[in-house]
Amino acid sequence: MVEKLTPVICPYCGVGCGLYIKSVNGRYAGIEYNYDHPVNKGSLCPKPNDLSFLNSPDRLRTPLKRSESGFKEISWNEAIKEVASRLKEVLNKYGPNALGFIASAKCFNEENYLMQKMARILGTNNVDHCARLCHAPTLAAMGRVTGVSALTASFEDVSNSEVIVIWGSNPAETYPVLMGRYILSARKRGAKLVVVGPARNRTAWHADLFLQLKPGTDIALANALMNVIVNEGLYDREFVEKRVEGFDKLIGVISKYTPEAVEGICGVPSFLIRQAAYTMASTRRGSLLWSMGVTQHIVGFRNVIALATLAALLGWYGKPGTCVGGLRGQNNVQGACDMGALAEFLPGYVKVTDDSGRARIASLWGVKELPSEVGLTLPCIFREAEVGKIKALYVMGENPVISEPNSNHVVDGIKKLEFLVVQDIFMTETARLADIVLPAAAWAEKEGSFTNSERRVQWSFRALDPPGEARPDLAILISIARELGLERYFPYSTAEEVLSEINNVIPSYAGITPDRLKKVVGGILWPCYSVDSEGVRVLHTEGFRTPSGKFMIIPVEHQPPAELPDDEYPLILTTHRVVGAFHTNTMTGRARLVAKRWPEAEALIHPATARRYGVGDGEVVKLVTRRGEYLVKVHTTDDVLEDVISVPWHWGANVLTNNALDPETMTPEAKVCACKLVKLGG
Ligand SMILES: Nc1nc2c(c(=O)[nH]1)N[C@H]1C(S)=C(S)[C@@H](COP(=O)(O)OP(=O)(O)OC[C@H]3O[C@@H](n4cnc5c(=O)[nH]c(N)nc54)[C@H](O)[C@@H]3O)O[C@H]1N2
Ligand SMILES: Nc1nc2c(c(=O)[nH]1)N[C@H]1C(S)=C(S)[C@@H](COP(=O)(O)OP(=O)(O)OC[C@H]3O[C@@H](n4cnc5c(=O)[nH]c(N)nc54)[C@H](O)[C@@H]3O)O[C@H]1N2
Ligand code: SF4
Ligand SMILES: [Mo]
Repeated sequence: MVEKLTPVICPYCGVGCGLYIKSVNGRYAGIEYNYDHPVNKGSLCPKPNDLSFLNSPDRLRTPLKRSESGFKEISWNEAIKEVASRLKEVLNKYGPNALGFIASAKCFNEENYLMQKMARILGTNNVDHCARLCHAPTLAAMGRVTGVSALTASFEDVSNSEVIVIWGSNPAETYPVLMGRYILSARKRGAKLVVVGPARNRTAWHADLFLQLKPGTDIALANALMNVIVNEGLYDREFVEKRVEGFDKLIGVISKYTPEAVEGICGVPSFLIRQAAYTMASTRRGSLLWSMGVTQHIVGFRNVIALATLAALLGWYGKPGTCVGGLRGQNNVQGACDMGALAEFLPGYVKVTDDSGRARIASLWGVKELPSEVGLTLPCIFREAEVGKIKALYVMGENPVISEPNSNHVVDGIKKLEFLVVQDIFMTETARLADIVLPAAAWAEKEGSFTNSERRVQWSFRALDPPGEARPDLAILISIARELGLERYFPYSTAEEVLSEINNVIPSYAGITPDRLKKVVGGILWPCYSVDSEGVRVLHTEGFRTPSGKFMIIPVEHQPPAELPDDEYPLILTTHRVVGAFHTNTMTGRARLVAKRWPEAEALIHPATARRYGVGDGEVVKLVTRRGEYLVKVHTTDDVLEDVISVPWHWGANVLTNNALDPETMTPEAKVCACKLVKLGG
């Protein structure tokens, strides 16, 4: 019997905690805490305490091909040949832009890098991933105003802040180790916690000040806070004078957003808005962090601009004890973006439209040219499939049939495709619709690097043998690329070799070499321009990375959500997460402990709303929107506002949600739509 402990990074959220996997003869046998890991010092939240999904009998073990009688097992050789020939067929018949590629924030940097490289060498920028449903607004807006889209500092800086503002986020359930080890420990030392959101969630329980706003009214509230901060002379004058551009333009816009006027829009009492403004402006060492309550709106981009600007007035940039930005969600969503698995960016955030940047990468890759037209984003890939423009789709490690808002349309789009290949560790709802299903090794059965929310790049080691014939995504991608005739661009056999190429292509990863990464517990933060650099923790200490070197203010106005309640659909529907379920539940749903405690969705409904409809706790009701219907159990609580229903989306609620898009970033408005509640059997 061979027992082993191997250090890995948690496969769930963007906090990037470290742990050990215990294996017996190459099989998963439990976990051990890693007390030396700098991010979590041994702490873990419920999910990685039980990784038994790795041993699940449901794991995909062999490649599968659809036949009339269902899926049949085929050899890897046949599978690779079939995928390559079907992709080539579509390429030759319709051109490269009929192909779509969906990369994965669950996969390593090296794997995402290879997938986007394959798409682009075939001639299309139609490559994207779940960051589009998540932090694309953060990416675009922070890029615009500060020049860098990532978090401006580290979790350590959050814990050294004197005021921490959590806006549209619920870290107590979604980033529990960040909440426990950094936010609550700061609070214990006297920091003030301000929470902004429509639900009194578990994070709000700990707040000194809780601003409970109506969904979709964040810009109005941010403008009102800035109104008070400017009018009462509470802003950081020196910072604004030296390091900010466009302050005058801002005053013109925020002057009408008085707390009294905004109370009528967002429902937060004006005295609380004033009090929050004073609390925030009491220190120049504060953090402002957000996630999906801010980005998943048709004004997601502008929401982020407003919050980033609020932090600029307070001088919360460029020094220790300050941290501003969007808390990255998936374990490797930061990395997948860095690697260029995005329709508008090549690796290292080089715009596909930037001629010189594109030429540099083309020459490093040894190709004459790369496509310069911005590709289709994730929601648009499915829309274009529906109208017959996307003909073949390669999905690696995503489950859009459950995760895309207005998901019935995703299924319609997929049904129109000539060819779908899905590469996953389980037979997901999306994989069930595929022509070919490829069994992937899970993260602990392969090795490579992940990048967490702090820009911390870490190596995760191989602890286990993959089940059956499952293979690492890296190996699968390389085989397909070679079969497509691209072998000269894919000369690798290991993740280390791919990372060495990334070191050459992405300057901020230049010093993050495989040798270094494997040696340092806790990895290295980017930017790290050379092998003798330790990486940079606090960004913007000297200047911002904008053309002028200053923070660029862009004033923004309140705009209501795309779909508001009316006589037919009188309630607001919003969606949230719970601590024990992760996304489409492919992994957590199969972990015994977790699945038992969080077995199904419960819709949160205010008791007064429930009374009006005559429904009570535990009763199953039907929710209906213009897009679909969903049966769900009622849980009454005054944590939510009256006439707002909040449903966790892990179990399929996206048949209801709206896919109206933020015009700047194409992120769907998953957080607000109109719905009605139907009592059953009565
Ligand atoms: N357990 C668990 N953890 C996870 C995940 C998971 O699925 N499960 N997913 C990971 C990923 S990828 C992500 S992106 C993060 C997301 O993490 P969060 O953003 O924290 O997750 P959500 O529950 O989707 O939304 C957070 C809050 O947004 C608020 N909200 C809704 N509408 C609005 C609004 O209009 N304005 C404001 N200000 N707030 C609003 C809701 O009250 C909700 O509590 O979590 C990561 N961590
Ligand atoms: N209504 C509503 N919808 C939302 C959201 C919301 O707040 N509200 N949030 C959105 C957000 S923020 C996000 S990030 C998306 C997430 O959407 P998705 O990324 O589609 O969700 P996941 O369930 O994380 O899908 C990851 C898939 O990868 C597979 N997988 C895991 N490890 C590996 C691996 O190593 N290799 C391969 N090949 N596959 C692997 C898993 O089994 C799973 O099928 O959902 C979005 N959808
Ligand atoms: S906080 Fe995130 S990274 Fe840490 S243990 Fe929980 S899910 Fe994993
Ligand atoms: Mo996300």
